[in-house]
Amino acid sequence: MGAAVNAARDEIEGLLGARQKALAREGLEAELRAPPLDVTLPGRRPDAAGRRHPVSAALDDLVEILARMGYEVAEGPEVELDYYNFEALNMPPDHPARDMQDTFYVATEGHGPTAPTVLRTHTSPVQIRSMLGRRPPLRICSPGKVYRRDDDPTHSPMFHQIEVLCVDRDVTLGDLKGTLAEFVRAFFGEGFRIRLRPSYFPFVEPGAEVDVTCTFCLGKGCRTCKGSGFVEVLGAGLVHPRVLRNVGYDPEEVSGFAFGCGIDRLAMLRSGVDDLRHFFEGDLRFLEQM
Ligand code: 2NM
Repeated sequence: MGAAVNAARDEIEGLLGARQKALAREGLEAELRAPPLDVTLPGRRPDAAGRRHPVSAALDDLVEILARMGYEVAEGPEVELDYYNFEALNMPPDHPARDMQDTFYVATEGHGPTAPTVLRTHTSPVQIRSMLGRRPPLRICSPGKVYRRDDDPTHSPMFHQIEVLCVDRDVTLGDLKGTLAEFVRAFFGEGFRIRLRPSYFPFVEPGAEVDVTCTFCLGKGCRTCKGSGFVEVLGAGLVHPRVLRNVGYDPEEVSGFAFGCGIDRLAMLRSGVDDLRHFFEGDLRFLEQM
């Protein structure tokens, strides 16, 4: 029986092998008969190349501008302790300023005793952590994602912010104004001016809102700037002595300035985009125009 099966297998293998060879020969002959392959034809174009998202491009530009001015980048967690996000910044639990920065509270029950935890509403807690970790002089900027209970054409529940902090001996409002003017000139270009209006932030004293020459009419006055020639872009001030004391600095010895702004808003102004939400919807028809 074994000998018969072996003979049958040999015969089948022999037939298969012969047919395979014949097919290969026929294939080769067909290829040689066919018109030759033109290897000089241009290749297929690659699909459209990707590029930086307009918010990433603005963020990179801002960090580069600040790096040239001597600032380091500091980073911190997006899920932050209530203490670093609010209390250390002079916003105790019942402070009315918390209302404007309502955010997402992260449930911590069931995991043992934990401090109240939030999605950070600004990147100021990064400044607190940095100040706690070192002594002045200190020049840092903190770019990153922040979260608030907001959702309309000019507010998204997630947006990007950059804050700038300088602490040293004898830092003055003059230093703040000079730094702001250079920062705005470097980002928007020559001819863009700043204007400070007194305002309130719990973590600075004095505080100011900073307007910049309107990007739509270049200061002539239009609908966007309501004829004023300026649009509000940044918040700024001298770091509140209470904040300095909270991180163990002596306000009699050192002082500091800080300013902050929405990166998305800067990107909108620079590129003439009218709805912040376009940035986060991932619609190629929008992104391809950027
Ligand atoms: C702003 C406006 C004004 C600010 C203050 C601080 C800190 F931690 F040093 F106190 N960081 N950032 C600040 C001040 C931010 O954004 C609108």
